[in-house]
Amino acid sequence: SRNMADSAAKRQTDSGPDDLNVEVKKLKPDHENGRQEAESENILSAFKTSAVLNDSAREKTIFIHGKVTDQDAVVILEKTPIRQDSLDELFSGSSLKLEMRNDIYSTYRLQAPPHLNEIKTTVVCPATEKHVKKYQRQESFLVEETAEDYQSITLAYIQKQSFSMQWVYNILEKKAEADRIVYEDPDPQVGFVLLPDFKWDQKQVDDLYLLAIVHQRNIKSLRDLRSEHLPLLQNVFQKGKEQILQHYKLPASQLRVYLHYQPSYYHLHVHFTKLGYEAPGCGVERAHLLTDVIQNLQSDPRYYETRTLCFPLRADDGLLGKFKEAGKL
Ligand code: GTA
Repeated sequence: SRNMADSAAKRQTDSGPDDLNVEVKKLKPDHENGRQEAESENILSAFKTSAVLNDSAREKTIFIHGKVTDQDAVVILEKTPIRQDSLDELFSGSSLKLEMRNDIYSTYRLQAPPHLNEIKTTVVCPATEKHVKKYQRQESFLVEETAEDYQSITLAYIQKQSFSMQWVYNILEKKAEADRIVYEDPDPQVGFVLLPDFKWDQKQVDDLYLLAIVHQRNIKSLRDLRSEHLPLLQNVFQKGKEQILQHYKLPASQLRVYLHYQPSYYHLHVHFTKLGYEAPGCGVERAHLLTDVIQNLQSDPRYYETRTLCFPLRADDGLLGKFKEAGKL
């Protein structure tokens, strides 16, 4: 595993300083996963598919709605990137079946050893109807939300209708994922927890995705940010970048650091993703760079309280219905 961490770090040294005497965060070795999986019970053996919500041949993902015993569940299957550091083993340890040969061209089916052929699997169970809708392929519509719209339409809706934030509180209280925490600043005002997003399997830095979840519990989203939050935002930005450089040897120039508006979970958190990785939700209609957020608040303390903010909503999103009812679309 040391080799894997070393080689992952090595791949980044072109772009990052190499002279720092720091411990590089170990990327997860396969055999450890294998052991964990062998020990965990296969809750999906009784999974009954009711509908495919979305799939993409390009992304190699499928989102499925179904039932585990009597409970609704959403299962996401995703083929993961081929890692450079597994190539030797992939070539030497696989069997190769010829499909066709023509002149200098040939195609094969390579049957890789099971531990190099895993499928990243995410399970939401029990899933609410809102989860099922969230993962369903849908058309989106851009909404322009004035400060007034936020007060009269959005606020009431998100206070009643948003996803539970239990998973966020579990992280802050070390009741879940405590062993995954990369860094914590425990200060109640400017502190935060930095940990891998659950979309990242931590096997390669190419799709690095970490979340910084703030300790303050009363900031719902970008809309709530005021100049008084600048020390918090600057702390997250500064320490988040430093920690990622230390642990993954990825310099700030390789990071996309942003907030979503609207987020799915209304407890302030910041996304740190690798620049070259097109993470879901990193488009201009939803992602706000933290550096811009900081500068906007520096030039106008009430920027996010007063501005019209645009964001996409999916066709069956209840909030879109509220904007329509108010004659805003
Ligand atoms: N560590 O329990 C968790 C956890 N949960 C429940 C959510 N996150 C978690 N991280 C940890 N533990 O980046 C992460 C999410 C997300 C962030 C919340 O917290 O992965 P947000 O509030 O701005 O909400 O951020 P967002 O971005 O809408 O949520 P999400 O889930 O990323 O959905 C965006 C779109 O990404 C989805 O509509 C879907 O198309 C796609 N997507 C979601 N999950 C996956 C997946 N596993 N694989 C591929 N695509 C996915």
